[in-house]
Amino acid sequence: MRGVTKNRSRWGRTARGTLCGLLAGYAALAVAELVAAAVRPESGPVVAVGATAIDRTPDALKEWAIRHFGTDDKLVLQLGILGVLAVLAMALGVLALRFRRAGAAGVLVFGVVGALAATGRPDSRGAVDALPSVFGAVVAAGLLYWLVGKLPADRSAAAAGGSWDRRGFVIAATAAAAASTGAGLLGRAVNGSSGQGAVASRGTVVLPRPASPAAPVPAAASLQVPGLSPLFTPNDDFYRVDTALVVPKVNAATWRLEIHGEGVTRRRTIAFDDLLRGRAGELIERDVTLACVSNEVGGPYVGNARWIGVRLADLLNSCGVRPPSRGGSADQLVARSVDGMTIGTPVEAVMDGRDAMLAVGMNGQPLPFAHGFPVRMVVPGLYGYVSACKWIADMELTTFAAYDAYWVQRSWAQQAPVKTQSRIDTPKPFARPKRGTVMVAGVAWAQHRGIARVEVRVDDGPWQQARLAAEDTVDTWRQWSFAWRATTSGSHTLTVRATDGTGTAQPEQRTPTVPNGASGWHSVIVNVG
Ligand SMILES: Nc1nc2c(c(=O)[nH]1)N[C@H]1C(S)=C(S)[C@@H](COP(=O)(O)O)O[C@H]1N2
Ligand SMILES: [Mo]
Repeated sequence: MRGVTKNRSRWGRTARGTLCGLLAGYAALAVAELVAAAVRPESGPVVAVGATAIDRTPDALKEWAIRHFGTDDKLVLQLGILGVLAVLAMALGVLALRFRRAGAAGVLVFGVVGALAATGRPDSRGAVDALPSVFGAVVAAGLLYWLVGKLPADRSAAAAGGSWDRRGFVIAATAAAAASTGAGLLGRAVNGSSGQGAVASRGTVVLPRPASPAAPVPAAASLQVPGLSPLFTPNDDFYRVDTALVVPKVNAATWRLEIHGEGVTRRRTIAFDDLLRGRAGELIERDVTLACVSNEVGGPYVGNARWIGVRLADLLNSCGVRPPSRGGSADQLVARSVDGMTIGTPVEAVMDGRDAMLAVGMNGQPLPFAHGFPVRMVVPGLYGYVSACKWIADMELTTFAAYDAYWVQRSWAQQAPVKTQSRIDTPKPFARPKRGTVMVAGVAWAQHRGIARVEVRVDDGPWQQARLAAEDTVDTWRQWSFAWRATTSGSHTLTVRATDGTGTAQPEQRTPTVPNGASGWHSVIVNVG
């Protein structure tokens, strides 16, 4: 009997130790959030550790995460970090039951980890970025030490007084939780309002009338087939791929772009207003399809938008930059974003006459924050990771020999033109269409080369011409459809392939996304009923 009672009280104590650990961890994050709001949101420990994890994650795992969690990959990562923290906090709480100092010291170690992660970020502003982690850890260590010290050693000690009884502990724990929640909410509120300047600056943007408007889109460029991707992807549906855990909120009024480096005879600092007023180059409006190199065959990381921006070649010309083909020494344009991303683009491609631009507008709106407000690059024909820098802040002219950009350091190709691809949007995999005519439809893209032909094959039958929608431009994807007479019920495989404007057919051979984009034909299996 005695044993049972003792066990139960030991379990009760362990549970309280666990709770103390959790409360300390919660307080740490809440205090850190509050301090981060004062310093800057990216300096919070979870964000800093998460961002460091993203940069250090092996490519295979990153690929896997993007593939399985898509745009939610960062949410999953943050939840994972919180889960690990919770477990470790509970363990420290239990440790503190026996070794109060060691438990508290353990909490401080986490503060150091968070501080190192935050100050080690490429966009770190130095030691101040350590403050959220340091404050959070110090408060949490103190709280853990205090709470555990007040726990009754066992029942008799509680009865003898000196430490708290159960009620006292509940009150202390509740007070700590409430104070933490208050600090966290205050941090959130301050944080929200710190982006207000940027939000307000976006709200006041009036997109300029482009000197060179987009050519009218032929009515026949859009096919009316249910389930087919629209010619223009609405901003809210546009895929998002980036390494930013916190979407940068940049104030357009204070935004500046520096242009410098090899072959720049006239350094320039560009303000947002310079772009809008055409002082940095001609304002053009163009339809361009953007694609991610991580997109699997048939995948969703591709979208088409109407962009407004400044012709990048004009701006570079005004800085004295010449492309290699005209004797320029720099062959790489390295764009750097406010959050430290680097993206290297061939100078030749930017200046070869294609519509490379510094975009300020997307589908009639100022850029959404998630898509790079206030300014991003768009270069037709190149994958996003070598062309489409969002939240751009700096452009440096250099060479491919001298510098590897972010993804190139992580085993992706230095140069990566978009590969010809075609996708079946409808029917969906394992759909059960009825016998009769089944509309098969999708999109095909080969930016800057254009799509000349799309063919569809049913099972091992002959390739048959799909109907092509009218071309908008060679830089945009093209819709296609194929009326399939599905006469035999059962399982059928539909396969699509495209031929680009140079006459080159999309190869059957499947290659992985690394190092320069997936290739191969997209197939969908359906069951005709
Ligand atoms: N600053 C920044 N710009 C970036 C990235 C990034 O991680 N950070 N990702 C690039 C990649 S890999 C792609 S495919 C495109 C995606 O642009 P979107 O999110 O607007 O679709 O942005 C590019 N620009
Ligand atoms: Mo990408």
